[in-house]
Amino acid sequence: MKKRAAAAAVLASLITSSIALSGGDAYAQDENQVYKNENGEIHTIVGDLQKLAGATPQERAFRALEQVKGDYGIRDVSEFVPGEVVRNGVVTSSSPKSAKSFSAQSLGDVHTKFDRKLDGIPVYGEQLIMHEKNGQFTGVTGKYKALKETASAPVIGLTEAIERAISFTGFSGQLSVPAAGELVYLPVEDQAVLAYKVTVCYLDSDSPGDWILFVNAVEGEVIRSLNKLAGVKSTAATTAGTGSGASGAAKLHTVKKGADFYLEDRSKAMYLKGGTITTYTFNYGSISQTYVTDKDNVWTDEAAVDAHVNVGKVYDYLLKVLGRDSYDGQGTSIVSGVHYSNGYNNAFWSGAMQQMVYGDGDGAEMSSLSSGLDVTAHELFHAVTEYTSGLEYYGQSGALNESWSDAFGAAVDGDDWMIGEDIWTPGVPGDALRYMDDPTKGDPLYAQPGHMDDYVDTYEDNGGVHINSGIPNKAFYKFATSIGSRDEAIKIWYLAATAYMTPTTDFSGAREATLLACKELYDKSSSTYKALEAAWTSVGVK
Ligand code: ASN
Ligand code: ZN
Repeated sequence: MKKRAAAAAVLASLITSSIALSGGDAYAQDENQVYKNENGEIHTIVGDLQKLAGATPQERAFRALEQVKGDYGIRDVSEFVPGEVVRNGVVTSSSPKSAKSFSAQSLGDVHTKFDRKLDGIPVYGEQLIMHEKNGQFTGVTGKYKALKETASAPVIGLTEAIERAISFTGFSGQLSVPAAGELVYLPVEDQAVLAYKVTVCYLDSDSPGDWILFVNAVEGEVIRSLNKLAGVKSTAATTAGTGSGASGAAKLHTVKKGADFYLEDRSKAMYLKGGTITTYTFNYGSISQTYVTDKDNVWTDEAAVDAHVNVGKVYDYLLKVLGRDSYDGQGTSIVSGVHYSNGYNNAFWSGAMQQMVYGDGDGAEMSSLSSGLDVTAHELFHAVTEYTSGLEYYGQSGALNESWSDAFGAAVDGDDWMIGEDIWTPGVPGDALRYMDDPTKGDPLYAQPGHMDDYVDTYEDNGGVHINSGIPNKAFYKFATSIGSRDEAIKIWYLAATAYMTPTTDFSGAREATLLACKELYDKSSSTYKALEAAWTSVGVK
């Protein structure tokens, strides 16, 4: 590697537009290419294909890190601790030791994730992923910023932090799962603030909450908070599906225990590992769930039947098209709870509860949410995101989190570019909550931008996660229609999520992440690759 640092500096100043980016091809292969977002932060480095020394992916990844530390300005590479190794979209190793077995060449593409730690404490959301192909350095994705620790040890204890977090939410009733917390460093500008990351989940409320809160471990104040269920009603009530009851005629996999039948599906490959699809009911309440049972195995609870059938379809798609066994890739059981609350116009994946929750809708704005296949797919993909890219549910990374769920919903649904058409305003035929082909369509309250020129800067809706998702949604639509296959398009989106995206990936980084995933599956000179570049460019993402 010659004069790499100098070359990178030149590139960094040149590469600020898509024209300059494509000019990157002209550079010699033995130089790294540096890609930045609109704020000048590096999110992607395309590597020089140098051979990396080392017997394991982790050893080679450390070599790769050495090669880019100058570009990123990394002070101390020991802040980076190797974690998961991903190959062919599958986590092959989560511990450095067990990676010894695959060290040879002709491995194909291997991605090694580094989590950042300061004094052994995780830095929230900070990750770099090293990419290699047959032992050659192909690049790095992720962002880096030098951080100064505010403290090395907490002053307040975990119990107090949890109390402060709960009191911040304003909820004083029974939590759905016990609140939990861990010590992290939260990056805030150039500081690493020692904080407890606390999760608080309560469904027994008119406005349920599924929160992540950061409590300063020295001063005790809440320094950042995200309620996944906040702002949904006022901005973009939810994703959606169909209320026709067509699935009433569907075949169901159930289990007989004693005299009763249960909505438990043991027919999927996941059952080899004990995994089932099980549907419960909240019985129009918000605290406890019970089994949905039936005496004669002829099921009449439409919402329960639809949830059960639709989760089965989404499971099959994940396995057949993406090769993923359940949301975590490990065949873990998929749990749904229907009839949550009264007339509730939403459905969600709860990370705290590790399950899906469906309202019945109020019958005017929405009908029962489980009847929308794209709703179920959308919600379940939030779980996939949690186990892969981990995209933070705020701002651009949050809009990507939303968009990847919509894209998956459209891929599974297959026949239209509407989201939630089956459950949206049952009295108005033909409309939908969101339109991926033209995000500006529909109810003005929920209309979205479809181009970066119309990007909405807001603190509402967790920084516009359901608003600006229109931009990557349109890119997905453009790409999938231009190559003529939703399945092929979502495969690239999925590989990007498993191997190239980090919790803080932004729109510009998502463009490069999908291009790298596309390069892994297709040739760079392929029409697919060109269509993907064109799709992102058409929505103004450089
Ligand atoms: N249905 C919503 C969604 O998945 C729930 C939420 O706001 N997270 O986007
Ligand atoms: Zn969502």
